[in-house]
Amino acid sequence: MDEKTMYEKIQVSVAEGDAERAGDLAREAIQSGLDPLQVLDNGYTRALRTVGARWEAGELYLPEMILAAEAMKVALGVLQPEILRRGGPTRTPICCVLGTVRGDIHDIGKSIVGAMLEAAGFEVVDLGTDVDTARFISAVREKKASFVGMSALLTTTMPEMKIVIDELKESGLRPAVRVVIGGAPVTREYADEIGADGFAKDGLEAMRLFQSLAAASPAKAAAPAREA
Ligand code: B1M
Repeated sequence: MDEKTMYEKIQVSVAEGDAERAGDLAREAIQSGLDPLQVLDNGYTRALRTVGARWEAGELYLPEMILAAEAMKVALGVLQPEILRRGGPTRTPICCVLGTVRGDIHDIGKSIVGAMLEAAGFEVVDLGTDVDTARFISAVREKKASFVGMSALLTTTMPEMKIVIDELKESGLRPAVRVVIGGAPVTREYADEIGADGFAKDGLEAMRLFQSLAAASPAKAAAPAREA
């Protein structure tokens, strides 16, 4: 099957919420030598965005969107180990605490960012979704993390990111951590406004940003977070 046909079939599998087919196609894509990052980006991510747009236009019901998201997650489960394997064995000690903020259960984009960071050699502590401020703070302390990555997909949950940053300041941890934020409604301007260190629009950009922040300040990035 050529690359274009593969992506078209992937789009259909996600649009139809056919998790088994989505997983099989991911395996087939890897076996046929396609780059798993490209497959994720050009196939599954694009498909889910289309589903989102159709839902927004009132062409789909919520259960259909849930099935599409489940199909994407099955495919991600197949692609992620391959992305990691290709990332190579090199590991740096730089730890990143990652999570979707309180009130928000969208986890696909956050998981993609996590997979990309792991592929780049970061140690990722994924706290999951609906993560409250206290959990971010205690994970930073416990893991002596150098980065906090927050994801928000709802305009109503974006303000949680500022609350976490303020609490990092309050607890004395802020100088030792870099904060990166992302998610569909999040912008660079918003990142500046709330005092984050950076914003990324997708997984690849996130990986590059984390790498450049770590390189710009290696001592800081590797330094253990101060105990409060
Ligand atoms: Co929801 N949802 N959803 N949803 N959902 C959106 C976000 C929405 C835009 C759909 C729409 O109306 N068009 C809309 C938000 C509107 C708004 O706030 N402005 C919306 C809504 C309203 C809701 C509910 C409220 C619906 C309801 O119940 N009535 C509800 C909220 C639940 C909650 O969180 N409390 C809800 C629920 C759901 C599902 C459970 C059905 C499902 C999530 C399943 C899951 O994640 N396990 C779902 C889905 C799938 C979507 C859409 C269709 C797709 C999201 C997604 O996974 N995209 C979404 C529509 C859209 O985004 N256009 C929508 C694919 C993913 C690869 O992209 O997440 O953007 P994304 O991640 C990218 C970048 O943003 C970036 O890199 C990622 C990889 O490229 N990125 C980062 C993300 N995090 C980053 C962090 C970084 C850096 C980059 O640094 C740390």
